[in-house]
Amino acid sequence: MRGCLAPHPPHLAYASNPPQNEPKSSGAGAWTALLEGYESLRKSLEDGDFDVIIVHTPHWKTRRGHHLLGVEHFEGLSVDPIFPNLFRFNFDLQVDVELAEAIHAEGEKQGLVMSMMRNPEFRVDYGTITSCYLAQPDFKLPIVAISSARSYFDYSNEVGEREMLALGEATRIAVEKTGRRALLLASCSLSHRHFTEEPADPEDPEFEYIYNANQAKWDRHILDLIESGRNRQILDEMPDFIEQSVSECKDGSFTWLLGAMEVPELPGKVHGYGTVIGTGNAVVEWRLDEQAVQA
Ligand code: 2X7
Ligand code: FE2
Repeated sequence: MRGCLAPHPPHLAYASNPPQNEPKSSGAGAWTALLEGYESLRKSLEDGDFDVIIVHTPHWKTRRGHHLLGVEHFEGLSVDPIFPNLFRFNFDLQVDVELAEAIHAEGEKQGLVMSMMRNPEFRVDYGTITSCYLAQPDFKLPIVAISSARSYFDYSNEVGEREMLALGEATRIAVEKTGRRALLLASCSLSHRHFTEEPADPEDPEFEYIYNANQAKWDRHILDLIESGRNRQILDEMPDFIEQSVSECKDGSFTWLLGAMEVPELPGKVHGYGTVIGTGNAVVEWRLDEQAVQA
């Protein structure tokens, strides 16, 4: 198993100009650090020999419990509701339904409310598509996509954290039982307050900068913890991080990933960090499979 923080600003898909995306980039270059970070991640993943990508996404928000895509093939047009000027993406992807069902079953054993999404017309969200596209532009591998339940919002950050650790554990057990070589993507930004206005060219580098110093300081602190392998401390501080930096980690993706990796004492490799419309985003990889080989 290998795990990544793989943020999904639709701007990064837009700037890469894939044929599937209808809007075309101006090429002005505002997000180079993150695009280079993803390039470096893709290189690093080349030796992975994966069977499947499992992604937890903040932009498929489910009112009741945790949902998984449960149909073998999806295609259609995914539109970002906030940035339709940047992301109208014609997606075509395969799903590893057997693994999704195994995660569903293990989640129920953990006491979680789980659901399979069986509507073949379902419009897959832009978080799933952007992270999967940036990690694997040809969409060759099948995916498993997991929604974000509302427990942090309905109850508290602490309740949300407990659920996501249990969902991570369920994911790990299902991966092991099915014998998959899995790449896990936590599709989320770090600090997440963003500007409310766009310049005429959204890709104008003059406009792109950190929204506020507090949030950037939190991001730097989390990156220090990542790089020194203090992942347990990240979990200890997660509720404060979420509140004080308006973090997208409130949708649970990062905690799910740490849970699935059994909160390893392993440094993450930071491939890149940068802002998108003021939010903080890091591309990070934990090479757990390499650690297993060394052990
Ligand atoms: O969903 C997002 C995000 N997480 C960060 C930045 C910009 C847009 O969309
Ligand atoms: Fe987002």
